[in-house]
Amino acid sequence: MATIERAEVLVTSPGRNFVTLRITTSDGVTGLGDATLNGRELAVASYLRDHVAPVLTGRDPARVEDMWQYLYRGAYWRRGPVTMTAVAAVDTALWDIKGKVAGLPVYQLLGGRSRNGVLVYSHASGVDVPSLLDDVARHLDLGYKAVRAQAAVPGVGGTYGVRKGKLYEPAATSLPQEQPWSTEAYLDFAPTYLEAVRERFGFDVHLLHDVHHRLTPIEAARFGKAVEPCRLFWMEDPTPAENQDGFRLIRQHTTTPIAVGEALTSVWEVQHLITEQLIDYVRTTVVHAGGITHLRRIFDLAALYQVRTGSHGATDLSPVTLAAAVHLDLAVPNFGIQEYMEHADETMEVFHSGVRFEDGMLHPPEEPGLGVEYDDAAAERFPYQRRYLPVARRLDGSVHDW
Ligand code: EZ4
Ligand code: CO
Repeated sequence: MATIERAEVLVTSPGRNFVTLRITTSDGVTGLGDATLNGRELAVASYLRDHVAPVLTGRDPARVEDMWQYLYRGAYWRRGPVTMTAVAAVDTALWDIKGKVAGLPVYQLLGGRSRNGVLVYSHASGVDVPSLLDDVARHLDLGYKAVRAQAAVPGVGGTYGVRKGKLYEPAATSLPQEQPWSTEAYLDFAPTYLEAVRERFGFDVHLLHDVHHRLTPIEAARFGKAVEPCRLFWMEDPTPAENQDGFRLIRQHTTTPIAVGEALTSVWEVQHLITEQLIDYVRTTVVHAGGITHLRRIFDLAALYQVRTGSHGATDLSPVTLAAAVHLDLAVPNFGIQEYMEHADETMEVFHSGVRFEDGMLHPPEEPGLGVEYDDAAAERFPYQRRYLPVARRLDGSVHDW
């Protein structure tokens, strides 16, 4: 029997920070797992290096489910994003190894294709309405069939989701940037640009919008109602998900579909939202919700309640997560849509991925495993840089949810 010989924690910053776990077996097979937690990268690196790697050595890499149980249930101090990201990295690396040993791409191990490709949406944004419309047009020219639209709220500045250069990257500063927030200004403005997108491009493109946890339930209800004529694919994170019954209130007022879960890390955190039918799309991911093994469990629960998948896929999720997501998305019956933003060119110098974009869809590599290789020499050219996500403050100076 092959055993786990080595578990290396690789930290690099090609365009942004990434933490990667590489497991090597006694047969010389390697597997990769993403362990990136935006703005808290080194906490996961330490969890893996100091607490997980020592117990991996000598274990059977083929026992993927047992390893998950051992790392989750076997840890008295369990749950939470740091732990679940570390568990995810091990799980993803073991699926990669299992695929390579079997000689099959991971989606085949998960039951094979349920569809031809993975529908994705990308981020269009603008500092004002005309530049947002130009950016939507650019995405449609690139072949996207679904776009998320965000524009800067006039007079407020620093709105979530608006790209500055070529790439969107909110964790851009070595100390947290403070961004102003006005609920009133947002609620007045956001519906107008979503209407402008529909007016210009019609209803053949899927249109999405991320509220990014900024509203109270009754404000979110008002927003959802106001944008009903735009027939959004979804409104994302309309209110913070700590108070999950708040979603019931939103639902009582609007038919705008709701997507939640990019910051939730286990089936227990989405159980109530799913079984009470408070959401339409679950946005949990391979990297932050315990790996392929656990995300599949979440998706299966969701399927029972006609909740579809819509995994988070911003650029702080590495190409290893994107590949794992595409394998899983291809296989599960209740796939909805996958978020996808192109990574920086530097990022792709480190992660050589066979994931392919064509005609608004992603396709997995056909090589055994996940189909992603890590280039150590390239990674060494990009040392870690401390970066924080922003913090939001209302105009009176009090802290708001970012
Ligand atoms: O703010 O990935 O839908 N996408 C998002 C992202 C998140 C970042 C946090 O690390 O909400 O832009
Ligand atoms: Co989001």
